[in-house]
Formats: sequence, structure tokens, C-alpha cells
Amino acid sequence: AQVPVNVTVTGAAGQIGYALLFRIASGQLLGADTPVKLRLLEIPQAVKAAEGTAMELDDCAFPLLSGIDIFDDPRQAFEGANIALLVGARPRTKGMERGDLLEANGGIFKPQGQAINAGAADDIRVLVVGNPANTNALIAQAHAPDVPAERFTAMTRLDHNRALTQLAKKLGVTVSDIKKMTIWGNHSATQYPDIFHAEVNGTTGAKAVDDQTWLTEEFIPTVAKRGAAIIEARGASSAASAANAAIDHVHDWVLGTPEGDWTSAAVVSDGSYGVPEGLISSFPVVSRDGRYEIVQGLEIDDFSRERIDASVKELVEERDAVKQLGLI
Ligand code: NAX
Repeated sequence: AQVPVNVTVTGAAGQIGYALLFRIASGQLLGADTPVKLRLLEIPQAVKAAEGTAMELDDCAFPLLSGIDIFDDPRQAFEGANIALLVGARPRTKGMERGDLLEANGGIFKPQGQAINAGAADDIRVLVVGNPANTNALIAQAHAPDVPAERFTAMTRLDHNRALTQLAKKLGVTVSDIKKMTIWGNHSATQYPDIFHAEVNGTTGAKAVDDQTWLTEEFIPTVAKRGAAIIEARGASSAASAANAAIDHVHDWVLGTPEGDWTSAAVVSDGSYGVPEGLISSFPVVSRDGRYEIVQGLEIDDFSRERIDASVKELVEERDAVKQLGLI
């Protein structure tokens, strides 16, 4: 029998965790041939709730699920991890300044980075979902010097998927008619969903739409503020769609992106497109042989340049703030 892949999930008792774990265990993360072992990390107060979710996972009798272990200690949770989904984070509460938020999350992602460095498997791949995702990923990466930096990524796949559907609806096509959507920058309201390189039935997304007002006043803000719109409508933040995007991100990372298409992920910049080296910023990426690579050589016009730069500027500010706080 195949050796199971160890998948560590933090924030396992949260709402994204609840939507995510069943899909991992059913084989949707790594394919129908790959057994998985779940290692769940929670804070002590939420371990009991994680145990309840584990009981339900047991009750599904998933043929590919070869075990579940629950921890409140990151060192144990990341021991032998091949894949780590860092979902648990400290949310912004009322009256919290950005510095407080970054500091609280530094207290989570620094020890998790250290634990990954100490005990994860050689092929560890990390996806950070917990916000502020890009900067949390940067903090974890900075504390895992023995792990190649490229193994730390943050999630913009939900933004990517949101952009696909918004464009498809506008054009009256299906999402499978659209290729090469791109999200640039930070997973925040400054993110830039780019339809100039998207391909729709033989033309570009921007040409197919041919409506600058829709682009600037509808599309970009709708994608960027979708999280808030979901909270407003549902009374709770996106969970199943976020879990779905996390599945997509890791699935494509391990198994490859389809020929003739790309996706979006926040990966460590190598300086491409003027994004300072070392920042974890969203780019158009393809995955080949288990590695995400930034798509090169795209022409960036002034409209896009301005928006990419604005989002990257925010990432630089976040990086400088966590540096100031001694978190990286
Ligand atoms: P919940 O509050 O439902 O769950 C978070 C869980 O994390 C809780 O069970 C909590 O006990 C746990 N946790 C907190 N600190 C922990 C630690 N140090 N170790 C292990 N577990 C810890 O939040 P949920 O709705 O599941 O969202 C989780 C995170 O995803 C949030 O930070 C949220 O902002 C972020 N999101 C990111 C998205 C993205 O596209 N990158 C989209 C969806 C989501 O908003």
C-alpha cells in the first residue's frame, strides 16, 4: 500500500477547517489514489471541537483517510508534515490597529515557521490561508531557514476563482471558456484582478468586455470586496469557497496546472514584474514538476502597472511593519 501523505491543518475547528477536512479526506486534495493522514492543530480551548470534527470524519469511513491526530503544540503537529494548510489566525477585532493585528499573528506564525523548520518532511509545502495571509506566510518563511523559501505560499486562489465567475457572468460564457486569469499583489482590498491577459474564446478578457467603466467600477471592486459582501449576505465569512480554493491551490501545486492555462498564487518574488525580491505576492503561476513558477514576459500597461504597484506597496509596508516589530 502507498505511504499516506501527512497533511497538517491549523485552525481545524474553525469554519474553513470544517469545510476543508472532509474534502481532503475524500481524496479531492491529492487525488483518488493517495491516502492521507490528518494532523490537526488547534489552540487548547478548541481541541474538543476538533475532536468532534474528527469523530465525524471517522463516521464518513473515507477509504483514503488513514488516521487523524489532534495537537495543541505546533512542534508535534508539523512533525513529518508533507503539506501544511495554515488556516488558523488571529482575526481583527474591534479597535485593533494594523500593528496589533500583525503582532498577534506574528505570535502564531513565527512558532509555526520554527516548528515546520524543525520537524516537517523534506518535501513540505505550505499554504497560508489565515489573514493577513501574505505577511503571515512571510513571517513563517522567515523562521524556516532550512526550508526552501519557494515552499511557502499564500492563498489568492479564492480571489482568482471569484474573478473567473464575475467575468464569465459579464460575458455570458462559462468559467471553462476563460483561461489565464490573474490576481496580482496582496490578498486584501488592494489586490488587482487582471483581465488583460485573460483569454476568452480567441480574444482577451478586456477586449471581450470592452467596457472600461465596468472594469474599474464594477469588476475590480466586486472581486476585491467580495469577502465583505459574503459576510453581509451570509452573516459569516466565506468558508466553503475558501476551503475550495485551498484545495485547488494545493491540488494544482502537487499535480500541475492544465496545459495552456495558469492560475494565481502568492509566491516568493524573484523580482519579476518589479515586485521586490522576497515579498510573498500574488502572480500568474504555472505548476510543473511540483513547483509553482511565475509566468514570465507578460506586457504590463500603465493601467495595470499602477494597480500592481499600489498593492505591492501595501505588502512592502506590511513587511516593514513586521520587521519593525522584530517578527522577521
Ligand atoms: P474561524 O475563526 O472559524 O476559525 C479559526 C480557527 O483557528 C479557530 O478554531 C481558532 O481556534 C483557530 N486558531 C487560532 N489560533 C490558532 C493557532 N495558533 N493554532 C491553531 N489554530 C488556531 O475562522 P475561519 O473562517 O475558518 O477563517 C480562518 C482564516 O482564514 C481567517 O484568518 C480568515 O481571515 C482567513 N481567510 C482567508 C481567505 C483567503 O482567501 N486567503 C479567505 C477566507 C478567510 O477569510
